[in-house]
Amino acid sequence: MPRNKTIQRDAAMWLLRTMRTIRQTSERIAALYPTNVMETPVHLCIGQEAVAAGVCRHLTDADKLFLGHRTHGPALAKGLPLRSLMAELYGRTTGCSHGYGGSMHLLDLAHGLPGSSAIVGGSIALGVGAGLAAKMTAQNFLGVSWFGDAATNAGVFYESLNFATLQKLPVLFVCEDNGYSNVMPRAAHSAHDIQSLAAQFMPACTVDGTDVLAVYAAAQDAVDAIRTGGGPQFLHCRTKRWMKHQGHERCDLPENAVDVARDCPIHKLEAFLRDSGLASAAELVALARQIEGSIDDAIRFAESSPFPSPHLVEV
Ligand SMILES: Cc1ncc(C[n+]2csc(CCOP(=O)(O)OP(=O)(O)O)c2C)c(N)n1
Repeated sequence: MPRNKTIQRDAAMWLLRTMRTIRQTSERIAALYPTNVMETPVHLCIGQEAVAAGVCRHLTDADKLFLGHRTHGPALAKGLPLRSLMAELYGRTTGCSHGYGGSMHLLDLAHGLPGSSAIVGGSIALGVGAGLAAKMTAQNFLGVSWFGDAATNAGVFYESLNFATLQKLPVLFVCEDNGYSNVMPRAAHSAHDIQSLAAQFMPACTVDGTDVLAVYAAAQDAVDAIRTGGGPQFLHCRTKRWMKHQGHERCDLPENAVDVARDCPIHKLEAFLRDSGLASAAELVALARQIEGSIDDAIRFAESSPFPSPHLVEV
């Protein structure tokens, strides 16, 4: 179980800045997307920001994070610069994958983002491979496998948990459980319970993925245990997807329905910061404005960058 909510102001403000950056960037993408300026499908993570921020606060640039198709949140939280993301979505050479990858293929080696997979479950074994590499070369980094609830139905999920456990690898498995595989609710796509299944292999913690302080505390315990040689850990974050599976529209499906007043991870953290005296209301407004300015800058940067050559070049 996660510890009680205790957090320093610096860490709490980092979590808020990260979640707001993800949210405000996603809202801008949603507004721009229907104008066809972006050369890619987009899988937005509005409502799920606490998972990205709460976990990535404990990761370093050396840790290798492997993502699936819903990449923007964890990639930004891991350190991908806004300009690199936005230019990639616009399909420009200045994007993090030189305009050839798009939203589902974000690469940033300097920030520990070696690749992502549009194949559901495709990222899971890659994180295990990174953990194996860390162990074989006696280096002190983590492999992180990041995936959705539907990926737990894939055969590679079991093989990966099994191998990581047998080899006692430094791997963090993060399941971002928004209760849906596209339009199919979890009860219709999975016969198993994710937490109890994972717990057959390794320590597994289920946490409220809309509460960033809960995710932060649980991720800290998991990462500390891995870094001190304890082998793999599993974090099951139950969250809510506010948007349709892909694109700019709000989700209108009945299961795991969103109650914005209750489920918003940003509102929850801002209320905590104000109530505990860690930040003033004026400070929170100023932060949101500052982030909006960075997004404006990233959009201008993307718009003014060139498209790549139609002939694939070595990058
Ligand atoms: C092997 C495979 N099967 C089907 C698809 C089509 N597909 C893309 S995303 C998706 C749903 C994935 O749900 P989940 O893993 O829970 O992640 P979420 O979209 O909820 O973040 C599906 C079925 C795919 N990309 N790969």
